[in-house]
Amino acid sequence: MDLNGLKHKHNGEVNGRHHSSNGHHNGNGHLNGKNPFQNSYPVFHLGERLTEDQKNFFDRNGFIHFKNFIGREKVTELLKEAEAIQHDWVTNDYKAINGVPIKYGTDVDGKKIVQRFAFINQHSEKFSEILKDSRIKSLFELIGTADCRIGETEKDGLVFNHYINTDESNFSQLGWHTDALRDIFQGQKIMPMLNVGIHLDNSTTDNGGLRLIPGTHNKGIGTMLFKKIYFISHKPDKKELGLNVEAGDLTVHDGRLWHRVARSPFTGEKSRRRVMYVPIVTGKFTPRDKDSKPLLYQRLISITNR
Ligand SMILES: O=C(O)CCC(=O)C(=O)O
Ligand SMILES: [Fe+2]
Repeated sequence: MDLNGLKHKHNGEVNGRHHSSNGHHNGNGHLNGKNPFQNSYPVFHLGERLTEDQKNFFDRNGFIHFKNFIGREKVTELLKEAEAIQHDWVTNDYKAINGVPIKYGTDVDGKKIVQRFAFINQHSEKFSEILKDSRIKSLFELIGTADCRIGETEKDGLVFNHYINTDESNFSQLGWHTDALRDIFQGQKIMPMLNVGIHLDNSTTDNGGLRLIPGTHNKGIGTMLFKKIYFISHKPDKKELGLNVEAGDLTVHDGRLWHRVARSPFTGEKSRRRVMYVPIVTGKFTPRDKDSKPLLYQRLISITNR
């Protein structure tokens, strides 16, 4: 794995942080001193202002991982809230939110569930509140333009993904893609964007989860368009990096970074993974509302990735 020089001591300012930033995880009771949430890259803490190390890491790699953005209680509260919204959507058999198809599936117990909620922030105070956390605004600096905003009403809003690997599940993986391609489907110039993930389940790389290719965010339009077949290709890449995250962690990736979600090798409960994403956008304001039509990428996500 080539973390663009960050793994090598002599190369890159952020190296020194590797141990100190992970230090609080040591000795937490795991056998052999092995922490399953340890990563080969440095992890950080998100405050009101980004540090130079954090900005440098992101610029080089196109992603960054912050520990413990929200606490376990908040995570539990949000999971409960999503279940209430799910109950409403399933009962009313909603097909789409602001034109974005809802992905339904079946849980381990045979119950119908929502596997991809779009604009969940528009259906609950608890979810809209979380986007008001001032620390999220500190991420604007990673784009650096004056008009950055949280995409509360744009793209897919705050998306809640629920992956589970069972015979009946409709969503256990997500093929290779970049998030910025969405601009092309929207008939717009590709603008810088960030995708901010708030993780709601523990997820280690041996259980599927997010895989990204560090450094693919600044390799030009050719890479962005043609490196993989969008949403169809699931093949592991030799340079891909899996993230070990704990519930409550926050990750950010550049809209042009190639990534996928690997299917868990396990089935049932152990494979469950819930994570939400909100975009940070800049440029022309393009809100969606109940009269909006699905874009090609929104259809693609809804029909692929079983
Ligand atoms: O589930 C994830 O971690 C990534 C989801 C994703 O890439 C997307 O919804 O565009
Ligand atoms: Fe994505």
